[in-house]
Amino acid sequence: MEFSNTSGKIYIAGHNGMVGSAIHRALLKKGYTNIVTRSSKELDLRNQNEVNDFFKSEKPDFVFLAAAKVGGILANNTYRAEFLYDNLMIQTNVIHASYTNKVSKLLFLGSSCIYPKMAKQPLTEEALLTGELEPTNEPYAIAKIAGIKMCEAYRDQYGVNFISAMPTNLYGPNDNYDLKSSHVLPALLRKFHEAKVSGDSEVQCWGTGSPMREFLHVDDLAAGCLHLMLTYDQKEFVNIGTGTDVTIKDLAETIASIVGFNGELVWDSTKPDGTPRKLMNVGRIHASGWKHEIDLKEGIKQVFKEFTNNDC
Ligand code: GFB
Repeated sequence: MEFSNTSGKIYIAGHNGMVGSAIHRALLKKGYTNIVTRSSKELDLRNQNEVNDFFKSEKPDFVFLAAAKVGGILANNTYRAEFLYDNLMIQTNVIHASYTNKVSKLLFLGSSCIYPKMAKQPLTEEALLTGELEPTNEPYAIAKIAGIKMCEAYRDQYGVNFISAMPTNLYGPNDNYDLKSSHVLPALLRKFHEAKVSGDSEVQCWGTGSPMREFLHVDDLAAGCLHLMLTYDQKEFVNIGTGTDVTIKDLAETIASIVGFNGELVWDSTKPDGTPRKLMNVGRIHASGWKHEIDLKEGIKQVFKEFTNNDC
């Protein structure tokens, strides 16, 4: 079955997460209604028997594999065993069950941290496995690389149409605002907002502020994922990003000005910087006819509005 047939049954693994919920919204907007979901309480994707039973009874035609254990630099570095185990189990079970239950097409979502720490910028897809990984997120990266290789190997050996996309750093609705496990953008948004509300004169930011990061709104990512499901059937995985990056210091100043925090930003260099830079080369996805739409400043304004409305 082709993905253009909107009556096909779609399973979104991880539909409550930031990425899965964005894919869910995008699918509904495009008229896809035959969507099956399970919360992690209903279905533990780390459990192979549960996953096999679910696939046997639901028989989805298409799978978006957006379920993963994710987090910012501190969570990745602290829960190294969980990031490796949970992600390997989730993706292995879902990819294998998709093969045994004859899923027509699967999209696996990875991360820009799969690339070597010192890879040439911007990162082309060919840079995979050409050097040492960034130590703070090596377990997560190893799991994601295994997922890419699994999709490639299943294509080679079994002829299935499993593809992979590598998003850059993401932000948007349903992000994680817990300061110990979140990524930089939601963390700073919350810190500046709380400092403003309580009248604090300074906010602690992690690292030196010199690393560079690229940020993509998750609704853009979801649109890119649908685009790939509709148009892309190749073995080679695809970067999804904006193609531009900013220093963490610039990002912090932009967020502070949107939030209206006028105090001082103090950089805590005892906290890790992580990869110095991980800018995606987005030539492959641009050539396939897709480009992001949401400008970073506009996107931050949008999430700040949602954050204050939800009173996170
Ligand atoms: O977003 P983040 O946690 O993840 O951190 P990575 C990006 C940069 O922001 C680092 C700095 O240099 C942090 O030190 N930073 C400054 C902060 N203030 C803060 C803060 O309050 N909270 C956080 N979290 N960071 C993750 C990987 O790397 O990115 C994952 O560990 C994944 O594997 C994800 O790939 C997208 O971009 O460094």
